[in-house]
Amino acid sequence: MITLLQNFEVDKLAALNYDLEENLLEDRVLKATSKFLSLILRHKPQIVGIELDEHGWADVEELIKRVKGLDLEKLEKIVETDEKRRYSFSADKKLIRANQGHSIAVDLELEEQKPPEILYHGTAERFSTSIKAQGLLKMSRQYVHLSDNVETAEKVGRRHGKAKIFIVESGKMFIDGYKFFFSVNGVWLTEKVPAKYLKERF
Ligand code: HQG
Repeated sequence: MITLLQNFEVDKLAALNYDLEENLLEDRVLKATSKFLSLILRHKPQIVGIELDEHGWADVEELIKRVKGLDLEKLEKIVETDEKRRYSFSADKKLIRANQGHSIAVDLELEEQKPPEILYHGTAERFSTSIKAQGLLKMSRQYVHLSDNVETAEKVGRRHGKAKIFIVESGKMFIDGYKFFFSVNGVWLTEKVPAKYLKERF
């Protein structure tokens, strides 16, 4: 009896493990696919031979055709579960686009918004001297990316090395006429941040 029970438990565990492995694998496949989508929808649609319209939309059917292994189910799962909500479908699900982060010129039709008094920018320590001299520049992207919380800025900074956080006096910038936009996934965007609006966070 005991042996039977034990065997049963082992079987259950084995089944559970199997599921875990499957889930892990699926998770990895989805993450890798999401990264690839980011490359296509923000930077280089031409690598799979598609074009984005002026608002950054790609045709879903076309995209699925051009990306090996991609289907609507996977795409829906990525849009729903992506940790940064990087992508959106159009209302009829025929189009998909990245919510922000583009290096190619697209008009996301974002409305100008009044930012909070303070925003944060996470970068790497080694860029600090240059940023203090030149301010924040958009570099290869369409906008400088800012967050309303330190944790996000720290994560963004760590992507580049030892994180360094700058506090952005966005309230003052807004009064001085600088435009701010808020992406549908919660990223604050602006063209540039002159050095006089920056404070180092120690
Ligand atoms: C730095 C990720 C020297 C800037 C994140 C940054 C974000 C300067 C780097 C999004 C500078 C550009 C964007 C200056 C700015 N001198 N360095 N004057 N001005 N820089 O990747 O903000 O995961 O283009 O500080 O979460 O790091 O892709 O920008 O370190 O939201 O969805 O130049 O990308 O989102 O790097 O990241 P990036 P970012 P995803």
